[in-house]
Amino acid sequence: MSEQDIKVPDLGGADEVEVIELLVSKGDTVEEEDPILTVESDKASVELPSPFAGKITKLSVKVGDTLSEGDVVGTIDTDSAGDGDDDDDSDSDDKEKGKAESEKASDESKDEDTDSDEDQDDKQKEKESDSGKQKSSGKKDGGSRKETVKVPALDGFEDVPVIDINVSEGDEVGVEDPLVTVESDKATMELPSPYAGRIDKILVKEGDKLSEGDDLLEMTVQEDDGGDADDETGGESGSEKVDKAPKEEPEGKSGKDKKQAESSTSEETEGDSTYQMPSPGSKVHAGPAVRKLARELGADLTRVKPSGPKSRILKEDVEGYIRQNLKKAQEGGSVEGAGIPGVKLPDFSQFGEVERQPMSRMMTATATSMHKSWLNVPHVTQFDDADITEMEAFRKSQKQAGEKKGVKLTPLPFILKACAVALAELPQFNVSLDMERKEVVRKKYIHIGIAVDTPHGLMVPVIRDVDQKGLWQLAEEAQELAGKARDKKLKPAEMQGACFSITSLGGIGGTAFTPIVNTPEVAILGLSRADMKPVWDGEAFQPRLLLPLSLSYDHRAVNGADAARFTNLLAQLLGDIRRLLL
Ligand code: CAO
Repeated sequence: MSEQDIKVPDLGGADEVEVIELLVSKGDTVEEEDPILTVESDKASVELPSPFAGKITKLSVKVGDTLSEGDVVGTIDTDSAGDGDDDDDSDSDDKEKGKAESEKASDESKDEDTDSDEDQDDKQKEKESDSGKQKSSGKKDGGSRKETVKVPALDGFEDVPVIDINVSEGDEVGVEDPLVTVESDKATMELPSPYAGRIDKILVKEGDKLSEGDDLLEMTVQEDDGGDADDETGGESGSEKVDKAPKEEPEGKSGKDKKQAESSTSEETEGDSTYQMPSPGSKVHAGPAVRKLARELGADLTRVKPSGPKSRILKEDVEGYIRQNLKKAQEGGSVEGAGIPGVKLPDFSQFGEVERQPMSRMMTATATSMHKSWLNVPHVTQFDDADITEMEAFRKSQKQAGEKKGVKLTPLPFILKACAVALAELPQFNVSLDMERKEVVRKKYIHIGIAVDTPHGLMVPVIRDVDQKGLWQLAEEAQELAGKARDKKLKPAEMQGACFSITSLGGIGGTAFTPIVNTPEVAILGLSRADMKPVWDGEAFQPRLLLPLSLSYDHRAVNGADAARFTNLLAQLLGDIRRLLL
């Protein structure tokens, strides 16, 4: 017996590395260069290869240990190798192999950082990928080896119940064949086989709750390596191991419905699940360090665009993906992976002639802010009618006065004034929510935005201190701001600072609508066309002019009773405008 120490080689610049996986066990027979440990520095994960062929007689490290160059991690009996190793040459062999080993480890470490295109580097990277956490033991037995398949990353989910076991002990499976189906609260996912081989033992049962890294089943895997080409195409030969990302299915589809699920379109799938379905047979190529980083940052690797050789995801790709999503979030755009399925457009030209036009900046901005409000604000709309018969009589009586002043007195200034009174009486409508700091921001001023329909899109200029202004002044300002909006002459300051908004479609028509709250405001009043309606006065129906009010509010800030009080108060104020003076 000729026992040799297995030492940690040059670590390519890293002083210390942590053992993250043992790839062999005592008694295993390995070939020279077979990976025995996976270690991780702060920059990369690398596999430490065996410097000799032989039988592992001792492994003196465990997961979590910290290693430096030269540390002994175990011993190997090179006599058991049967590969003609000459004992007499062992010293020089040691040196030669140690050197080769050092260069290799060094290359691997650099590889992760430098994204080299060289073939050799690719192989190392593929090897690194193959050391993923599904492979907890790699015992060789002639032309086959035993593998314990572990639960892959589940997109952040934990304790997901098994709803179906898709295989039985003794079954032969191919790479990516579904082994087990699990169901999170968002989607059903199939956990695919990372190997082709035979199922020896199933270690889970229906109802078990699984998390990443749990043992799933044991397999005998054929030792016939499929090679690079197969690895890239997801072929099923030999011990080829593929991405561990689970295949997701539309909700409600079990593993038994796999064929049906596979034949469904990606649009259907996305509509049913918050996940982005990886294309059939697709897989993620990423090393353990990259996977670890993705887990820490909450990045779904199936959504990260790879830039490494052979479509490998690099650390920079994960960081770039996170940066991009952060930027989108800050700009108020929808964030990938935020649980909002994208809308896939069909090819409209198949239905008839179409023409594409770029969206204007204003349309893009409006779309973004509407979307932001719609997604962030739990909306409720309260409807009511205000009897404005007397108000309209008064307004019309002021027509001549208005002409003299050069101001048109529409219902809008009355409504602005009534809203200012209501905001002062029900100040819970004059707030914004700071959800980050869990604070309510109460405003001591009353500025109201008015939605203006312009040829270039919707604009919302703001009338300041509405509570301190008279009807004529409000009419004048509303007219002036609406004119500026239509002429694209509004200054940014004239569109900022609103506490509340009014959107009037009364001049156009309609009976009711549900406006979208202009967040961070917490309410918006929609006005539809006033109409003469019969109103029962206790003795007879009277013709009255009723103005439909539609108050949308943020239900986080305002409760339904207050919303009813608000529209009720508006109806009273507009029903008897003398009350606006009180
Ligand atoms: N019921 C019946 N008639 C009404 C009314 C109502 N609720 N509101 C206004 N009117 C009448 C006005 O009295 C005026 O009639 P006269 O000319 O006979 O006096 C006519 O409708 C037109 O009024 P107006 O629209 O010029 O003026 P306004 O003060 O009512 O509104 C403004 C100003 C800027 C709000 C309005 O022009 C506008 O742009 N509205 C559209 C807002 C919008 O697009 N909202 C949707 C946002 S979400 O997509």
